[in-house]
Amino acid sequence: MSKCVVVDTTKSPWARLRPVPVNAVKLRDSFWGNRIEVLRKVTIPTQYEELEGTGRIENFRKVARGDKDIIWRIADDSDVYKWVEAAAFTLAYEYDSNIERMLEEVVDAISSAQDEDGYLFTYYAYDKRSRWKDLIRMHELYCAGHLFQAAIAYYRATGRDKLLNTAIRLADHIADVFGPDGQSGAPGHPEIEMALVEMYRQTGREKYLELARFFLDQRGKGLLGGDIVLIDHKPFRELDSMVGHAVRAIYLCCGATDIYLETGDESLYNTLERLWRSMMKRMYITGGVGSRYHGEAFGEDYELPNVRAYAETCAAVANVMWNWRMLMVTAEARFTDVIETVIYNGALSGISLDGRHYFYVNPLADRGRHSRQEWFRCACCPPNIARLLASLPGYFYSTSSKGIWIHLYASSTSTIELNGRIVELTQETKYPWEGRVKLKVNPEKTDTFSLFIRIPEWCEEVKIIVEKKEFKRKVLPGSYLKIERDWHYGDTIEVLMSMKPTLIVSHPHVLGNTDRVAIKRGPIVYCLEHIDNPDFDVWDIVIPPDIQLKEEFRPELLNGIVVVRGRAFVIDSKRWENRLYLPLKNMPLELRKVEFRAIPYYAWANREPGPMIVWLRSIVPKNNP
Ligand code: FUB
Ligand code: ZN
Repeated sequence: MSKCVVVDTTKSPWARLRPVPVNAVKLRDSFWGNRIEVLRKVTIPTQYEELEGTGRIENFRKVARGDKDIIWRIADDSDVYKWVEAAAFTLAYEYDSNIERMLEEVVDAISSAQDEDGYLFTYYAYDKRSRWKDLIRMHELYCAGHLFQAAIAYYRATGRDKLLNTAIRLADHIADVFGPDGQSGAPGHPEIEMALVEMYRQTGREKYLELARFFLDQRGKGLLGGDIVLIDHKPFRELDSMVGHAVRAIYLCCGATDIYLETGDESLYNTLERLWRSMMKRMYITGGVGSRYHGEAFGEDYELPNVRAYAETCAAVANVMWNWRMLMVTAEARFTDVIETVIYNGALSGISLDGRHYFYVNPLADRGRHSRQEWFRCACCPPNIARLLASLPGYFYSTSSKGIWIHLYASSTSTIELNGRIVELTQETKYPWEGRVKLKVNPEKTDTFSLFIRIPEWCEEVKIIVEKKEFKRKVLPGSYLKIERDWHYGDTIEVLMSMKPTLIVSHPHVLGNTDRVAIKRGPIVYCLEHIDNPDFDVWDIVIPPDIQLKEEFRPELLNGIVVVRGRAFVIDSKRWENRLYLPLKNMPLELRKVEFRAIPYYAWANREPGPMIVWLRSIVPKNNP
């Protein structure tokens, strides 16, 4: 099988890191290993049924037949493409004849709908005059981008070029239409920029890289009405904060980072760095981004409401994609820390444990109103979380000429090519429930190279044991620790990361979190759900700052989780009766003692509906005993 990498920076001149293919990593743990199994057995087949059931795949067949009875929704083609990408990575990871059969059928359907000139967008199949006219609203370029990514994943997974040829014909058509000598215009929804760079990496055709640059540089000239939601209010290089529609903004940054990786355009990198720092003031503790419902957009700095958190699943997926590209540029662990936060929290909450229900928005507090759905009319999130999970094995490691970079932890066996030689690397761990990781390094031949071991930013104490001897150098959380030596077959390293439940406070300007704490243990953010705390309303909880938190692994609960327990208080909100406000002196005096149980945020809403909360009141009102 070919090397199925996610983002191919193998030859990118400005990349410090090179990819390790999805199919080089075998996850054997009960966390990600199980998720990927559910993805293969449940998510991919049920999404296929939804795509068929809602006519999205049939639209392509109808176009091929000349049947005009199409169900037209502008972004529908992209849902099929994202599914193809997810199915392709899934197939690369583990062969499955059912997935292969579905994929072949869908690929045939897509390819059969292409026009003679290469155009492919079912919405305008019969309306040639409207093509490429309404870039603000229509998603032609966005869908094309998703097709390119799907085609590349399918080619890398199977070696079959049918869809790649379709993608090339469409890319050539777009390159004929747009460009300095053709039509001007920026994509209403970025996506095609990063996809064109990947097409350049896949095919070596420079015109695709040029086109990606062209689209990026067209932005901010008012061609999209100067709308801030579309990030058209300023040229990209003049942006100083993350604004606008979150998925659009982050996909745009993905494209710009990809262009930097190939061109080394410093002005792009400086902007990206500025935007990343801005985003760090606009991101939930879960890694969710895009806090506003209005425009599905980023808010101001620290504007992070909990109940009305938008935090679209697609934006979390995009967040991983962009941080991955920044990591490829810099090899800096701050980007991996964000990736880890998002995958264990704000992205993973987007899919149910049964693998067939999805959140579109991901609130951090709820009264039991939100439940995951099987599908959506605008179904961007389900196949997006599927493609992220399917490609996740490809996010575990990278290489550089100096050695192997270990980004994520899970029991696994991987076969990594380093400077032309094979190194087998195994991890034994109960991560994310325990912080002990045993690495075994099996080089083909004894060899000198470095292992770059990521020490997460959340980790307060860490001990590293190399071949039974403690590694004495200072180890900094939020960095990669370099261990350079001669590696022999069977060498072991133990990474012992302290993992304790910790109370986290927000920056004081996150007004909704004033005097509140969140519980975090390792990479996992916790929440309280009513079903585990039936004796009180979880919104009433008051956590004493000196609380002793206890932890317990519960294999039978929610597919196996560590539950965090503790003794706290509850305020009696019923005493407000029908009033909204009370003089402080009349505040209910008694606080009731309670025992509470917290579960990982990603696992909420997998049982019966009820109130949920992440940020817990922590200051006991003064007039209380
Ligand atoms: O417009 C396509 C997708 O639908 C966006 O990326 C999502 O935010 C949703 O609006
Ligand atoms: Zn979405």
